[in-house]
Order: sequence, then structure tokens, then C-alpha cells
Amino acid sequence: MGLCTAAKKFSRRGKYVVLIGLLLSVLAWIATFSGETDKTISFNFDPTLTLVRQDKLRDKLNSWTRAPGHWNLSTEKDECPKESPLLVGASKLSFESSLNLKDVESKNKGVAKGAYEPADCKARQSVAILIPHRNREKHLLYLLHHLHPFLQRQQLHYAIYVIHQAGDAIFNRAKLLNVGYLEAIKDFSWECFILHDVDLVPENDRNLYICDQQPKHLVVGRNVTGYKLRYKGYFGGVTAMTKDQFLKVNGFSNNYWGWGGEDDDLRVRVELQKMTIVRPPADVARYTMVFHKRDSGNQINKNRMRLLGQTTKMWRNDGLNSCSYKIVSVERMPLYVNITVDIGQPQS
Ligand code: UD2
Ligand code: MN
Repeated sequence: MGLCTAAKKFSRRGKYVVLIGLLLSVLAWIATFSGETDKTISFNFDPTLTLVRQDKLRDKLNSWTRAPGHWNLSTEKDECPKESPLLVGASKLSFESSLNLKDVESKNKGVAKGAYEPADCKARQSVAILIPHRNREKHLLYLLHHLHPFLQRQQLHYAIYVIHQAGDAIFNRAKLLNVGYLEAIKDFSWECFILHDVDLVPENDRNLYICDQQPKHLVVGRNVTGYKLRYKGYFGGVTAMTKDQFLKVNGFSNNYWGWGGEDDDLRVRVELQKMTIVRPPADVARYTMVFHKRDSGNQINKNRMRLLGQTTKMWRNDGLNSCSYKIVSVERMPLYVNITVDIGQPQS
């Protein structure tokens, strides 16, 4: 082999070595590069992860725009137990004349703009409490004082609406409750409505403020009537109806001005729809009614028997679908939403 041939052979082998070396470093570089890419994909740019994050953000935004008090990511919580572990049964009520709104507010820090939902579980029902009101501030205070902790022990998502009749015209409890329903559903899709006198305080938290398959009457007994049902068809005081049940009967009549009859009218509407009234057991459905005299501006409705005789033919056109009113103000107070409304006065 001449010098020249040897040199040629060496340079060919050299080329192979350089080529293999190059190939190896390219492979090594690719390996490092793809390792980086993997990391990047799994930690930064995984599209599914980003979607989940966006979903959470959207849920959060939705929950903020929903009802007051509905701030948490309810989708992430388990449903609250069938029976709340916080119930205590019968409890002693207190009606201290020195009680004031600030005290009640400071004891209910979890309530915002009248609404509350359990922090660690998803409530089984979303309930709007509707309270017709005028000139009964002290009664309202006593009720708020007892009702907020009571409803929280029941682990409900709830809001309290006080529907305040503006002006001095004759009182109309039923129409105020229709207004309460129509305004509350603008806030949130409440599934259950509790139609609640301002002066009735529940004595036992096993009297559940949730709706049933049938309209529910919660006041079996009151202190002032020896805790006995007043009469068989009695449907006044505190009543729970689902949105569907209330819509089915077209709500209350708007035509009962003054005291009496509007609760019987609602019962007739319920019966016309072939629904039956259910009640909790008498030992839990007990209330204390704060003592009061008949209010001025709420005299006995002398027309009530005549109106009751017309319910069958009137109910379709007299109710939620014919309730006209003017909102004066909606104030979202810490412990309740105060809706002041002008409901007019009786025609003729
Ligand atoms: C009974 C019924 C009530 C209703 C009423 C006849 C019970 C326990 N309650 O209550 O549901 O059917 O008869 O209309 O049987 N209110 C005011 N300011 C007023 C007048 C009334 O806030 O000036 C509100 C308040 O929520 C009160 C409710 O209307 O609790 C019923 O009026 P009431 O307490 O004078 O009538 P009462 O106790 O006979
Ligand atoms: Mn009363």
C-alpha cells in the first residue's frame, strides 16, 4: 500500500467516524429536546388542563353572578347529608327587648345580602323565605334572630326576602307574597318558597324548611292556640311550596285586602289542582307567635266569603299572571333583601 492509498483509506474511515459522531450528537440533542417538550406539554400547555382551569374559572364567575351568598364552587362539594348533623330539636326561644339588628348581624357573619349556603357541602334545596311586612320591625328582628341559625342548622342554601308594603293603604298579605315570588326568581332559580308570617317563630329545627312532593303547611300548632290545628283546611302562617306548585295554582289571589281569607283561597287553589296539603308531625311543627293586636290598616276583610265563593272561576286570571306593582326600592341588607313595593289599593 502506497502512502497515498493509506492516506485515502484513513480519510474515508475518518469521515465515517465524524459522521457517526455527528449522528450520535444529533440523537442526543433530539432526546434532550423531546424531554423538554414533554415537560412543557405536561406542565404548561396541556390543552385538557387548560380547559379544566377555564371551566373552574367559568364556574366561579357564574357562581359570583348568581344569587347573593352563592359564592362557593358548589360543583366541587358533596351533597349535604339527608339529615343535618347540626339539628338540635326543640330549643328555647328568647325575645329580649334589648335585641338589636347589629347584634343579630354580628352573630350571622356567614350571611351576606340576606343569603347563605353551607361552606362544606352542597345544600339539598335552594329556598327563598318570603315575609310580608309593614310596621312590625320588632317582630322582624326576633324572627331574623331565630331563623338564620335555624336555617343554617338545616344546611340549606337560602335567602330571606322581606316584602314591605309602601304607603298606608289597606294591607294585602297575599299580593305581597306574589311580589316576593316574582322578584326572588329574578335573583336565582329558587326551587322552594316559604311563605312566612313575620310574627311566627319556629320552636323546633326538625320542622324542615324544605319543599315536599305536595304543598306543605308548617304550622300545626301555636302557643296561642294550645298547639292545636285551628281547623282541618287551615293553610295560614307558614307554608312551603315548590316553584312548580306555586305556578300551578297561579300564586295567591291579588284581591284580598285586609285581614283574612287569602290563606283559604290558596288552599282552594291547591285542591282544584288535585294536590293535597301535607304537614310535619305535630310535635315538631310548633310555633311561638309574638303577641300582637290587629294592626291599623289591616281591618277584617268583609268580602272574604264572597271572594272565596269565586275562587273556582277566578284563579286562572287572578294571581301571579295579573299581579301589577311598582318597586320602590330593593335594598340588599346584610340579613335580608328588603323589597319596598307599591301594590296600589282596592279598585272601587
Ligand atoms: C293569620 C294567619 C296569616 C294570615 C292572616 C289573615 C296564622 C298563624 N296566620 O294571622 O297567615 O292568613 O291570619 O290575613 O294563622 N302584617 C304586617 N303588618 C300589618 C299587617 C300584617 O306585617 O300591618 C303581616 C305580618 O307578616 C303578619 C301577617 O301579615 O304576621 C298576618 O297578619 P296578622 O299577624 O295580623 O294576622 P294573624 O295573626 O291573625
Ligand atoms: Mn299574627
